[in-house]
Amino acid sequence: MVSGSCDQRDAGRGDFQELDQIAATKPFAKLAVKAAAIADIPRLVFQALAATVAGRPGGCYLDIPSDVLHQTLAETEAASLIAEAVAAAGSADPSPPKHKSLDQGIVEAAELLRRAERPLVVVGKGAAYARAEEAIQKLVDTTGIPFLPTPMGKGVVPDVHPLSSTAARSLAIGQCDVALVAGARLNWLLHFGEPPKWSKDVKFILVDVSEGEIELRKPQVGLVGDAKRVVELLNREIKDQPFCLARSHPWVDAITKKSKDNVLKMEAQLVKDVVPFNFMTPMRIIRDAILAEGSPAPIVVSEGANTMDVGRAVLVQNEPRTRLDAGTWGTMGVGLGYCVAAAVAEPERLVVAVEGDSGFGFSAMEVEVRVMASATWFNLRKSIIATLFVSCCYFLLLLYHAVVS
Ligand SMILES: Cc1ncc(C[n+]2csc(CCOP(=O)(O)OP(=O)(O)O)c2C)c(N)n1
Repeated sequence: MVSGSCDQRDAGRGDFQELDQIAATKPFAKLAVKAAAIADIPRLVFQALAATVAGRPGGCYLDIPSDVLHQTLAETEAASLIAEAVAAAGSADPSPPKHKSLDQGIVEAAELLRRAERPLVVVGKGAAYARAEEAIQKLVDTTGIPFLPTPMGKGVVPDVHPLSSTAARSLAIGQCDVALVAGARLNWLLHFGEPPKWSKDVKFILVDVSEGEIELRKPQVGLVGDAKRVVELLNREIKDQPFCLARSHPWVDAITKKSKDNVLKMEAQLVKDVVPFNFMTPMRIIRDAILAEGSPAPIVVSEGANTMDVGRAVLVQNEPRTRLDAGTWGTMGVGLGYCVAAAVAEPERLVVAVEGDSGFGFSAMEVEVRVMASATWFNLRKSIIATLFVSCCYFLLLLYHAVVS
């Protein structure tokens, strides 16, 4: 985030809208820096971008005081400052941070999975971010271990994969004896990895880019590193002494049966055309429309409370990084900004926002940004926003019924 602040000479003297913004943003940002002079700007922009995407991604803050905004410099000097900043960024080591050797941990993790009676792979958004889809799919396919995606981990392994335990979540986490958690934090979304949702004897193998996360959770085996790299190492280790749970294995069979059962129950609800709309009927219509798009799959932005929860269960993600939702903290207002960002990042994909009316209201003005941007550099025909206004649909249906009757 780039923002302005008061003139540096007047700071501390009660200037208009004076605030120590660096102090205010520091607790929430990975990096909070101020450009004290115009010449600092290129270096700080690159520094903030690098910090944003390094390790666990997160927001950075760059403060440009008003006196700096009014400074000028020669175009040639600006060009050389930018060139220097680009060169410095280019020479930075792009490889993931080196951590202490993973060798021992990888052997222990493979052994734990091999000996487990009821193993589970939990796929988090960190795995999606690390582009670990090939490695994780290979792990699941070669070992036959069921997997459970977190909301934004959906699609790393296709939702339609027969070993998906999304529809048998309670059984999977409640009864697994070893859980490999790749790129997901054991926070409230995963019930802190504790009973009663998890068995008290479950052994966790935790893969995370942040050493702090491993120290906090104290898993049986902690593997600090990028999910793609770690799972690739694990695949290599397993290859030397392969194992695979058959579909008839009691654990796999129990998960598959439970999933089928629950999917059937949900489908029975989904096929009904409930009017006035409940959450299921419009969600089914949206699901089918999205699936009809095929590949490249649309990016689904999901926001709201019930809308997001029901959408997580009903909407199908078969490609990685195709679901963005209000995230770990359930922050309303991110949805339409995400749409704009997703359309910029992936112009060849449709972007479909499935929003509760309140969530939509938090950032409805972004639609204007979206429309203005479409006219200039987005391909409008290929990039749509389908927004679900539950209350509006309800109203329209009442109207429809009034007309029909
Ligand atoms: C920034 C922010 N403010 C307030 C909330 C509290 N909150 C949680 S869900 C929600 C509204 C959800 O309503 P809606 O988007 O209509 O979704 P629905 O439940 O109808 O599907 C609010 C305000 C929040 N999560 N984030």
